[in-house]
Amino acid sequence: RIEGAIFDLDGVIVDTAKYHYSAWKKLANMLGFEFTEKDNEKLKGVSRKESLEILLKIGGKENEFSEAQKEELMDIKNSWYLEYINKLTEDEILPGAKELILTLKEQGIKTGLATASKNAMLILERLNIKDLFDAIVDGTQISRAKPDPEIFLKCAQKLKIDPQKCVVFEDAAAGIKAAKLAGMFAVGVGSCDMLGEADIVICSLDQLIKELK
Ligand code: B16
Ligand code: MG
Repeated sequence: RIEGAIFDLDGVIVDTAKYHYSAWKKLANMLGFEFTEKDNEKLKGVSRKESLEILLKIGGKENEFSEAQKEELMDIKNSWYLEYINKLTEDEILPGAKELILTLKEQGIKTGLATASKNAMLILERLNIKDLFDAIVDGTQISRAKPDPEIFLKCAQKLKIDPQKCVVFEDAAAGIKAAKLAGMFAVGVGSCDMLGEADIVICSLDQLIKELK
């Protein structure tokens, strides 16, 4: 029996992917190359550092910067991203997300949030949904990024629930892989071709909540 439900943030609870994309695109353009929406798929669920490495590779600039310069590039991207996040409102919570979490809680299921983002606390505050979660693990609390299972195992531990009794909702291939490696049931939120390793794939949380009714 499922006792815990663990949610990813970006792409599952809120569509911040478009803001990450705009900020990364601006950085690519600043460095003199293009960065498409398709390229951006490779960055979903991936840590900030790894995202930068992938982006530089796309631009053929993977060997051009020192570690200190890379830190600067990440800071620039994050400051652009934060301009969007500071304007985020509750209307941007994805359809069905809040309702599903509340429904699960009513049924006695514990809820967790497991996100690679180091901006998660700010996002949760802007959306006013911090209290919906019994446990939160964000990018500041982990040493190994998804697809490593660390983030989900840590969340299950905080919830005091056996990983096998947890279900994960994820929009990124790296996150699905991490959930499976943690021994959890993985629900892909998005398109089937990208989330092939998931146990099941749903179009959106809204679709799921409608089916539950
Ligand atoms: P930040 P998630 C991930 O969040 C995003 O999907 C990914 O695109 C981003 O690079 C990563 O967080 C780090 O975010 O730059 O805010 O620390 O999907 O795991 O909730
Ligand atoms: Mg995500």
